[in-house]
Amino acid sequence: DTAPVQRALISVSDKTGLVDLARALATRGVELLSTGGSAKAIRDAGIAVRDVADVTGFPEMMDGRVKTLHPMVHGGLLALRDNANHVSAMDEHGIGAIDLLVVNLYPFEETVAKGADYDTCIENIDIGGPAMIRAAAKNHGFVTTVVDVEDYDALLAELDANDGQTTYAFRQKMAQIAYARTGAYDAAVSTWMADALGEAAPRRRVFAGTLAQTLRYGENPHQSAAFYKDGANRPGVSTATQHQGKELSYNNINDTDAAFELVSEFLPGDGPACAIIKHANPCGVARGDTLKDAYQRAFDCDRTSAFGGIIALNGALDGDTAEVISEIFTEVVIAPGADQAARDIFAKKKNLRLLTTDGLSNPALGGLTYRQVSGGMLVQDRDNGAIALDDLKVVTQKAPTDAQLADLLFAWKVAKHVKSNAIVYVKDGATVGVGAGQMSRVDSTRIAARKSLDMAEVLGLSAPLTRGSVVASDAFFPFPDGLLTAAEAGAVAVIQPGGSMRDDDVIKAADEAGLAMVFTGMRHFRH
Ligand code: 93A
Repeated sequence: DTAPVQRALISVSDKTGLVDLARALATRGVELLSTGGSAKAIRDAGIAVRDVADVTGFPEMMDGRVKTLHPMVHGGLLALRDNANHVSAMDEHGIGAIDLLVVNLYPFEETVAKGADYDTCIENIDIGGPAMIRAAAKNHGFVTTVVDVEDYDALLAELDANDGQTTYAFRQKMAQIAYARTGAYDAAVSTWMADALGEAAPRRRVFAGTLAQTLRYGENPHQSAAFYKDGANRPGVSTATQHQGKELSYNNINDTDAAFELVSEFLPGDGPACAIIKHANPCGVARGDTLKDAYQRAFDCDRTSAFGGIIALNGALDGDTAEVISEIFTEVVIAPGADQAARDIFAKKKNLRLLTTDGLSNPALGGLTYRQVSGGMLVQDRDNGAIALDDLKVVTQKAPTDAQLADLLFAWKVAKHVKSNAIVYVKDGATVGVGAGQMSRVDSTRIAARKSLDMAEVLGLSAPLTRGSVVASDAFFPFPDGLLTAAEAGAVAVIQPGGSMRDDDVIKAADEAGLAMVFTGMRHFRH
């Protein structure tokens, strides 16, 4: 099941490795056909190449929109070499077999990522390339398809191992990669168009990503895993630069994303902020006068959990902050930049990964999020909901003070990033207790208070920091019990969506306990 490679068609936008590949093929006696720019590069290197236009008898026309869309090309790719009809059609029309196709597509995804205008993106939708790739891959019984510069070496190794032929197994693998590429390509085009249409986009979407990195393992060592990127060029873990340390793991990527998305809720203009994440939940979030201060205050929320955590900052990491972060073991630090002093300090910590981004993520951005369930995928709008001071409705006799309002909004932003049922106690711009992922809201309320008690002991305080704090709940309190637990822990003001059947009972309980409470009218479930 080997097939000789006598004639190759090369048409590539990314010219990386092109000349070396062309030379290697020519040396092995392969005749080369090629399109405009690719042919020029090959010819300029002194390697013999025939223009596709010469084969088709048509010049490349309409600004290159039509160059390879011709039976002389597609017949050569699609003909079954062992089918008498196909062979006689080739003879009759003078179609030469093409045994190897090397194509990489117009850089549509990169063009979109660069923010190019609509017409430029349209011109970068490759038509002839995918048509050839799909044809050659269909005919993998005879034809080898290479769509990625990364596979050039494997192709040459395959030829060398098989006397200038390729094996069926190799061609089949290359065909599978080829269809992954054309599928992802069209998905990128469709997604871009949906973005351009905005609200008017039909609810018929396709999802595909491109392999960015294979990972050592998944959530657990017995699971294999990989990181696929969807091409959205946003600041975050998918586009960050890693400066040191070993490769990020599956869990690291997930947690780093959670940390960065959370810290991005806090605009640098409003002052430094820090988020520490463990198992995708925050174990400390704080503002501070400096980043160092913000980190230390976040750390003091739950020092035990912060060990081995993932830290995100909303400003460029500096030496002072790097110094204090270095005092305990941390897996990853992500920030929109890091100065030289910080890098020098981290350089001594071989296991710590430092990632820098180009700015913060934008919490207001739209887009979709996906969750896999068995047999399908759940798709929803990204939770880009936000609450401003004016949206709050005071429902109790007592109104929160300005300082409490600031803390309530802070707590609300954090609660959005905590797995439900989420309860977040905050004091002076720092979380002092986080209850996450419990099946009952009252349990989350208790756990968060309990952790704050533990921290009071660690910090040598006479009273837990929940005393005089405010508390956020990601969804309404269905009964007064959770609210009363928070009051017992010392909370004095509450932020929650409202909307329970028993809101009246809960408001009454709040009034009796002397609490101030505001409703947001918006819920932030996160599961
Ligand atoms: O505009 S196209 O869709 N029309 C075509 O017929 C066609 N054939 C190949 N683009 C086409 N290509 C693409 O041209 C290839 O996929 C490749 O990306 C690019 C290579 O052009 P050049 O060799 O001129 O640099």
